Amino acid sequence: MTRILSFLLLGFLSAFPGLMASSLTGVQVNQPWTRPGIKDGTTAAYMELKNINPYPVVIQSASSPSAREVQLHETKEENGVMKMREQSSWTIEPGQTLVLSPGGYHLMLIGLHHDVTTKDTLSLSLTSDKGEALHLSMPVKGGAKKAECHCHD
Ligand SMILES: [Cu+2]
Repeated sequence: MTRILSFLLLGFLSAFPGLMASSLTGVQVNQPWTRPGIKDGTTAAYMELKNINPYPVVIQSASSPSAREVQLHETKEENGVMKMREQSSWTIEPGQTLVLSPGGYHLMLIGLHHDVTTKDTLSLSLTSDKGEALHLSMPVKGGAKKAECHCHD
């Protein structure tokens, strides 16, 4: 019986080779990208995170070797003014997709150690509440718009 289970498990893992690349199992990343930024400034990162596990996944922190700090942010309109709030975690329910996009949820990179241009690829890691990490290579796209995060200046 054990042998059959291991066989099934191996079959499952080899059917989804992408899942073996990260230790944060069952979270699929689509369309990751980062805005350009300048040294000592801030920039924002976006992506879609789909949880294909039968259980919720909690993203608790993020980090990048290119930034002093990475915070989980949400942009929300309050009394006609767009404001950003730091959030302690993001929970992605089974089968759900968390969309990080301009004007909504995003990862805020604070204190960039160097300029980030469209020629660069930015390394970013997400960590779950269980300590599992997802390592990403983020393409840098678009203009250095300040619209998203003027409140940090
Ligand atoms: Cu922000």
